[in-house]
Amino acid sequence: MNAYIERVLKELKEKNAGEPEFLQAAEEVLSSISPLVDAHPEYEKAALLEKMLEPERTIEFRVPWVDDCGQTHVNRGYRVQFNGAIGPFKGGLRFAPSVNLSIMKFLGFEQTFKNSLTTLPMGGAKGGSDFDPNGKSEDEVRRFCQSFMTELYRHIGPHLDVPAGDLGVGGREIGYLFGQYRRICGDFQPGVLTGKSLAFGGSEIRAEATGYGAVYYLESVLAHEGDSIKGKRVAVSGFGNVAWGVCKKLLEEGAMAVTLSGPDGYIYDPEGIATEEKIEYMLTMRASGRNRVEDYAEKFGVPFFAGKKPWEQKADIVTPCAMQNDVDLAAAKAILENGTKYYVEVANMPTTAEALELLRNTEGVTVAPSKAVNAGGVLVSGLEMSQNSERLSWTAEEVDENLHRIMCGIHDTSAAEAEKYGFGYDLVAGANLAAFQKIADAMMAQGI
Ligand code: 2IT
Repeated sequence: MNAYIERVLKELKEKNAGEPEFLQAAEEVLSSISPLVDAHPEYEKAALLEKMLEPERTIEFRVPWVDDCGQTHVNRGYRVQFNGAIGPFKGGLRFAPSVNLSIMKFLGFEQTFKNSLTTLPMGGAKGGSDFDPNGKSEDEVRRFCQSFMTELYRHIGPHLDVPAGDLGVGGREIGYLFGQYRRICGDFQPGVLTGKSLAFGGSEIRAEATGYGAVYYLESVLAHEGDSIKGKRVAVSGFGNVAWGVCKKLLEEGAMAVTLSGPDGYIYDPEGIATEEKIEYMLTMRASGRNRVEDYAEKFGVPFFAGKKPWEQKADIVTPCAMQNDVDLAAAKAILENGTKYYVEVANMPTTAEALELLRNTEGVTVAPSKAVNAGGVLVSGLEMSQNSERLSWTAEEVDENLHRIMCGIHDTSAAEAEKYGFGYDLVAGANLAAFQKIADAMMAQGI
């Protein structure tokens, strides 16, 4: 490995020992870019890597809110504005009890690279709160969102930082956040948030975008391998917005998801999540706030495996769509024993470092990295920003066409970059190299 990278890695481990998720994401990028950094000795003098690994700004704030019984609660809010070199900070907000600074930093760092891959002018950020929306009433969620925005509004803007949704933050929450921003600022600024309703500046296909984009990317991988998506059986984890979009597009393309999972376990549907009714039911489960996938098994009479993950089922393609570190070494071994040839990360960093190493080093298995595969969500957010600034809205076909074109481009660019630096068909290295080069060029040119 390049000596400069080695030194930076060592310092990073000392400095960020308490932030395991951030370290994991940073190590993955640094381990891919050695030959590129070798070719640019000027980066070390400019401390480019050190700058890239330090967020431009981290905001932490108090979020007090009142529950339906009149009791006040206090949660912690975050916005990590990681890198704004190629555009306004951009990235989702996550409401989940597991949210902490390390998770916000890893997501903001990944977002910077992902947004670079989209080719659109967006920097990287992430935010959220350790608030748990599950089991909360509609009024409680609204009051929480209003309180959250009462602090966040001063840090965001259409040219400064444009949040969107992530886990626990969907169209409903974005609506409440937008309404509060508009009240405080007295200004109708649709470009301050994305993932809005179509009624006030949202984009067609935004809800489907991450899942659709993932399947478009998968189709590029299959085409590269001389294979086809038709008839493929896919193990999916999660049952939220992203998994929903994946299931929907798989069905359209003649393939099918056969598993879904939740915090309670997973379901296996031998006939596939392959009817409109089943796919629609995923939205019902999400909206119920129960956060359990066993409801699907009860409704459709299929097996449910309590406390387990779907990786033990046989599948042609595996697509983790839930959250970080969902696939550990034992799971990766099970996936390989099942003869899976395509491992396509959809959630952000769903694979532990050891599991990823094993999968990447297994002959005959293609690994597709989350920061490329799931870029469709933020990509359509970027298109939403364009529509907002032009004061017009594109048709679903227009948005989908752009999504499809750019996702195929991300695959092809990643494959070409990996090839250029001697990695062969390594989509993990390729995504990191392509994303890094653009951010590096912008930072060097701006002298920051
Ligand atoms: O992880 C992600 O890329 C998102 N949650 C979407 C971010 C966005 O700004 O649309």
